[in-house]
Amino acid sequence: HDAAGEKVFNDLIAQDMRIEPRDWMPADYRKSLTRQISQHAHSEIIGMQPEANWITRAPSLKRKAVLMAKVQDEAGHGLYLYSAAETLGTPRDQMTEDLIAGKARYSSIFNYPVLTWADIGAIGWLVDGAAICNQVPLCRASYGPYGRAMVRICKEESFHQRQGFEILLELANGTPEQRAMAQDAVNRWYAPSLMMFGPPDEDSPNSQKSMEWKIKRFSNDELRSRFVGMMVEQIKVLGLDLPDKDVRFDEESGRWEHGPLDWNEFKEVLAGRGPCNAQRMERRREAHEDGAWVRDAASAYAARQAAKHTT
Ligand code: FAQ
Repeated sequence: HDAAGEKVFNDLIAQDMRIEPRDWMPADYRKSLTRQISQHAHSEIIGMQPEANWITRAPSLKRKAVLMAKVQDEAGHGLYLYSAAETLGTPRDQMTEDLIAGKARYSSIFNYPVLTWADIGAIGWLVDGAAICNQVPLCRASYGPYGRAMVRICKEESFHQRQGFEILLELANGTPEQRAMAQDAVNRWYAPSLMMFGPPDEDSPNSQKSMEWKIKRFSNDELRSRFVGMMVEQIKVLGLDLPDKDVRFDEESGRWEHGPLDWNEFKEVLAGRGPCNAQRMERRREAHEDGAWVRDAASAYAARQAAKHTT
């Protein structure tokens, strides 16, 4: 135990300053951050799949190029986040092994099927929208490498959200069939996107410590409520409806309220029994195996370069 280190750590947190990789930090802080950042990285990587499946079916060359760029951005986000997590001491290979062995979590949202082109719009609008709402406060997370990674990620997510909104806007102003397709996609993605914020506050075991350590700045329910408030305004521009008759602003608490969510469904998805969990994991394992030769070649090249420089 390092009493002096602990004092410096506590002072930095109290002054809203940043903890950097070489600073002393409590073991639980390191563990919880590694947990959150690696889960976040896995989500970005698994999150490429639902949309990548639609690249070949995008309705025009322009849509295809935009969607490809978005999916590539998610890969980039995964990579910055693995790098940020590595600064806490766990090697990336280990994190990947945990993911493909089914031991690591990734966001529940990526276990739902993408049925129509309108779903690509709903994912950009609702899923990236929820991601931004959750991640903007993370730009101020007390751990330097995580907060800094979030700044760039949030800028890119904002572009993603607009592209999703624009897809929905075009469909909503299209033929009656297109409009119905847009509404159906919003209906199916709304509740899962609210669940991205995590369990209700009274059922969120990590929140208290994370807030004390200034990793999280707002609770799961606070952010969920803020997100509902944003969507209520934006859906008016789309001319569609949120599939939730209980949405209202509560003057007393100053918060947006929404209808009940099916937390049993959330638990099932987290337990690996969501609609697409098995498929996502299988595809991730295949991609890892298919990429083995690239990793081998890159390490052989790095070893040869290192040998050249030492002789
Ligand atoms: N899915 O005690 P809490 C994206 C777990 S956005 C799965 O409240 P915490 C962009 C939680 O890990 C998606 N598991 O936990 C994109 C914990 O389990 P553990 C990624 C969930 O950490 C868009 C347990 O439940 N974003 O990828 C979920 O304080 C489009 C108890 O929960 C982030 O990861 C869930 N939804 O709060 C990419 C943001 N919610 O670890 C491609 C960073 C909770 O004890 C395409 N993360 N769990 O075994 C966070 O802000 C937090 O970790 C929360 C959860 C808010 C997700």
